[in-house]
Amino acid sequence: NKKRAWSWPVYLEEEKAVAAPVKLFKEHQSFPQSRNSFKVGMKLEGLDPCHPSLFCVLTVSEIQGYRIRLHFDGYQECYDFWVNADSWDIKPAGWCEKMGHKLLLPKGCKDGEFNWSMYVKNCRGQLAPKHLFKSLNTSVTPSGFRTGMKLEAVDRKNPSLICVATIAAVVDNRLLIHFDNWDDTYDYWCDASSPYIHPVGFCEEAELTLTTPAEYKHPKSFSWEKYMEETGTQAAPARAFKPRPPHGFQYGMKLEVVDKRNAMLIRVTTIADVEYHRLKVHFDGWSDEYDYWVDTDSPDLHPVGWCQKTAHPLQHHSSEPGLPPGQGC
Ligand code: MLY
Repeated sequence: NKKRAWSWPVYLEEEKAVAAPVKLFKEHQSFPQSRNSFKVGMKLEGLDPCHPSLFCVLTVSEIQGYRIRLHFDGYQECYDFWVNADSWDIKPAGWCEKMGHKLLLPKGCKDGEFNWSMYVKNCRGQLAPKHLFKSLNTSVTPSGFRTGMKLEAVDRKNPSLICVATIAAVVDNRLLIHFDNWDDTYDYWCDASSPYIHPVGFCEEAELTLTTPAEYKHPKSFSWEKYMEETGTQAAPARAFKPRPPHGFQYGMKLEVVDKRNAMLIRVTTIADVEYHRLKVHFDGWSDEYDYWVDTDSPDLHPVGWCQKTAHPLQHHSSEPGLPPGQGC
């Protein structure tokens, strides 16, 4: 008795479940229009996912379907991470210099001594060609956000805090959020429809506590007006903040999701709960103690069939015994 190969249609039928409709997914989550042409060994610049204000020198260390594993030059392999081939977070060599962003150099390289063409020559590497970067051709609508403008933003590492923040950079339709008087380890990139950013005055209006800048002398008597005068700054205009439309994902729908505990794996997944801008993901066949919340715009969410279309393995019951959702990260 040969066991039948696992397939989504059969599984959905057995489970009496539905796939999350493709139209609920953003372009960067849905089926790609082009192939992944990155190759192992190619070098590029990209955001450190644990410290997203920093662009770093990276090398493609593995290809799996439409995904690439990236390695920090000069650092240990345990810091490697995965992105989709169309990720906005990766840029061709020279991008930082052109845009005036700081580039974290490979370990051991001194500031002012780094030069991409010498570097690839010396390590016999190659640069990832510009045309592979989909994110360079995004169309951009002017937003009203400018570098230096003030706003109120959720600290994503301490999500109960809404804080005094500044737009540290604007690139394409993305904003780099920085928290006043804190170091840049809390910084993150988002877009104008992010649920984590609000105009000046939001907390007062909603009767929420606003976390004032670190070391602010009189936190109790903080006033935006006074603070912006002292710092010679302006508020980001309220009209620049865009509402995010409802996501449409529902409890019980199935999809394919990257397991953050072992990011090389994409698993058969069920939506276990929904919120205004987040989903709770449950990995089919595993205990619900492994469930966690993911933002609906996460690049780790994909429609049913994504793995098959992009030639990526999909973890399901009959692909086990596999690793249980591991610990870590
Ligand atoms: N317990 C943390 C909180 C830091 C919050 C930083 N935000 C506001 C940017 C600490 O004191 O380090």
